[in-house]
Amino acid sequence: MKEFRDLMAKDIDEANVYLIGIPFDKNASVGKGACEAPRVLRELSYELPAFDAKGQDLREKIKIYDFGDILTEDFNKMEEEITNKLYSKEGLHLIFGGDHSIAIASERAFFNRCNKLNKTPVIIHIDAHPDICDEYEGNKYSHACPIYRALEYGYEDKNITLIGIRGFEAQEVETFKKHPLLDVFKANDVKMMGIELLIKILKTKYSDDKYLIYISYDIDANDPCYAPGTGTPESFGLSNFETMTLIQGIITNLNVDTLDIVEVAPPLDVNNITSWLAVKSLYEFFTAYIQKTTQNLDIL
Ligand SMILES: [Mn+2]
Repeated sequence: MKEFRDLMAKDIDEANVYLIGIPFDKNASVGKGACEAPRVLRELSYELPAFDAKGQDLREKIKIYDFGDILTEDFNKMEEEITNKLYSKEGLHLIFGGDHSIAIASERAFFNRCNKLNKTPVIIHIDAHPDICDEYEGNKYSHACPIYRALEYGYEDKNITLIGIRGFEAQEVETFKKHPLLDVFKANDVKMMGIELLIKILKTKYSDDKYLIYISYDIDANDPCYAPGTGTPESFGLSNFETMTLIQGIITNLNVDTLDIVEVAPPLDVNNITSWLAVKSLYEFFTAYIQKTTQNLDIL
């Protein structure tokens, strides 16, 4: 398949961005279709010229190596493949979901990676929903559960920050009471405080070198008018400019190691708006990554 025009690495060692897809959506509760996202995002990426929205040339500076898709439905094996493939190389690690349950596997792999590197793992979860249910519809691996599973696995509550939240289950509100150090920036908070202040707060929390950051980007963080193609659309969300500048700011200011983009569901989409948002945002994240790693960009 043709993908990422002008940005693919010739071989694995030349790359600075490593990608893996997880086309799995069996744990989505409402609308399915996120299993199609890895294929559609790759396809669309070939249509996009290798420039960001400010006209900055990404060629030569971003080299992507694609490990292909993880096809197992066994979460232990999923975690193993992430560790053995994606984390076999150093650079920016990218994961295309899948529904959000895939983060149960990837956040475990990330936790173990941080342990090996003697770093403190941090999750920045950008989502309409906290995904902190112990169990949802009788399923502990539901896409409503990854943050609960992460706490259970060993992440400290102060090292998890949720952003863009506006849909709560009763059990989630109870869980928050048990974890007062787990910061929740609701969509409303983000709108009121603005992205700049939010990034300043995140810098205060996590800019020490001991932290390594995993950004989990659920596309339903965006308002459904920007991202209609997702299984659980939730009104009163963030704009595409807000999520883009937020994630850019996190990448430029903190040590971001892994980024997943989940819950893009192409069969539910309108004219691929949501998939395009994911791909177009990704190129903006690349710009931020270049800025962070080289401080060197040719501005048009
Ligand atoms: Mn989610």
